[in-house]
Amino acid sequence: TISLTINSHACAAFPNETILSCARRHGLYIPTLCELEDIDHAPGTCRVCVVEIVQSGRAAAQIVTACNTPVREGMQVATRTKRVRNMQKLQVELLMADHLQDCATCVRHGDCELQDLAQFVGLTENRFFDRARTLAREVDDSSPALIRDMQRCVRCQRCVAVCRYHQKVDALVMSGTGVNRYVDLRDGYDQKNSTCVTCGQCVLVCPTGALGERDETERALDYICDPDLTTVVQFAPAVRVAFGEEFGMPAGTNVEGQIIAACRKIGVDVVLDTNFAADVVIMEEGTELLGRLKRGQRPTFTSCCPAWINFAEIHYPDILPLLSSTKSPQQVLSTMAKTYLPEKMGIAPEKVRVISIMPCTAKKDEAVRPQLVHDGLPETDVVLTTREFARLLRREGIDLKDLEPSTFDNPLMSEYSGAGAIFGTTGGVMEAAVRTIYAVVNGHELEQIDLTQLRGFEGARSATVDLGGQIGEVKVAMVHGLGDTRAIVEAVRAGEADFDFIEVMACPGGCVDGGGSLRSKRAYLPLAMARRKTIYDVDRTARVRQSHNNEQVKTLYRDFLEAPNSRKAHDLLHTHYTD
Ligand code: HC1
Ligand code: SF4
Repeated sequence: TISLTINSHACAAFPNETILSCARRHGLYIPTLCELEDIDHAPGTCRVCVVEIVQSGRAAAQIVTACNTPVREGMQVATRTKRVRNMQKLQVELLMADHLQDCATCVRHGDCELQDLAQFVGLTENRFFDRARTLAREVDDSSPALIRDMQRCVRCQRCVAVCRYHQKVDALVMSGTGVNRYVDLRDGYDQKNSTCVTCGQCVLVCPTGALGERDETERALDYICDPDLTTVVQFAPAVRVAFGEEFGMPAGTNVEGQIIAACRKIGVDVVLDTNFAADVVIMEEGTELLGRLKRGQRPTFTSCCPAWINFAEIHYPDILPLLSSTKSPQQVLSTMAKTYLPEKMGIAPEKVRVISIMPCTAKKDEAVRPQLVHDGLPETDVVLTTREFARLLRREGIDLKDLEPSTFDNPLMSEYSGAGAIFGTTGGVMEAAVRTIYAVVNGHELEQIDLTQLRGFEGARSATVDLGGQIGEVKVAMVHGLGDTRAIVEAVRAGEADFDFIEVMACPGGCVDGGGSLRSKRAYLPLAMARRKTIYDVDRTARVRQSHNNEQVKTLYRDFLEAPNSRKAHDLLHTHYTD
């Protein structure tokens, strides 16, 4: 180890450790903005982590950036001298020179790392702000899902790093020089026409309001407040375990009951559960897979993750025939809410508006796919990310903590099995599918229902599962994060992957940390494990744990769809992909 002092505290550091890392391990705060340890990103561009190294025998101490300066034996580091504090303050003032000054109307207000920094350095004035230069910077609102607002960008390049090295999509590049340097889409495309798949991982690491979703809270309110319309809300498997922390509850708290209560309170007419539709997806996709296995077609890729669909369409269109044709649970629920629900409840289908609450930005893209809009009418009318839903509740003056948990009261599409619930985490779709396919093939339930061999957290996992009967053993794989997805897709294309069924979730961890989830400051995906644990608890304690045993699913097929993969089910619940 290496011995040094930071503000006179004796510290022990590892060889090659940076001053910042050593300070953090010893509980000593140095401000940062561009740096993000979780994604191994320290470009040293924001320069707010400057510290002084006192050098005996020399008059002036040396100023260095703590994030990329290694420790040395005997080093004396000072982080709070007048000179350091003045430099940090100047640095933040320079960052604000071409940063839009309308904090009160920014989506990150109160949750912004730049605001925190301005407070930390005690900024009281902003001498260099150049309004004309700021307004000349680009705002790209071409995508239905994401807005890229360079007027709020601080050039930290975290988004570039996460897209390039973690998601391996590499849609973002730095362009321009000096004060005109900014984040651009590769080859000068706008967001809509670029190779971006709208997974939203860049949004999760953005320290300011430069990257965010297209806000649709106003349109949701328009529908909810229109007495002429029947508004239906559905919420995703992962939302209930990744929302309470916004209102001060511990990470991973299951707030399903409070979400139902909140929806009712703001005037939503019918509250349904995307988990129900996840069970329907298993019936459709499982039947489809079984047919493909019998015909020797392999592998089949899952199709519920819309950023994965975008990725396949944009980057690997030749593999599209391998994707399941089953719509995602979001689209299945919306379709049923505009056909089955009106028929059974005696409401006018044209008066139904579906609002879906998703931990996902790509779901906004999915909702406007031409295949999923019929005669100008979308299946899903509005998608709100979890972040927008929080914003909506705040606009309505609701604090989730104050609400008594409620329960679903719709008898048609609110019951779900444990299998539907685990869709929200990586491996869940596969586990849910295996439970049902096994029962279909063998005529009895799988005995050991917790398929723990499918539950890891490594980027890519594989297993062999015995489905019994005429199918026998099948090889399955689960990937999450687009970096590992790219590797498995390339292996499949090269004929080097031996799998029957592959589950893909574009976001690391699956939906529990989707690109539309609440953001964490100075951290990337810190809460995945707590959320994941609650999802498995929901499954473990569920009364019904297989999709095919969901009574409301059985009723749906008996009274409306006839059978999985029937002609009617095919017309309503399946789709196609385009390159
Ligand atoms: Fe997901 Fe899905 S699991 S895609 O991750 O298949 O967003 O939670 O709603 O549609 O059910 C997200 C979550 C979600 C769909 C389901
Ligand atoms: Fe890259 Fe995903 Fe961000 Fe698009 S949404 S720029 S693919 S990280």
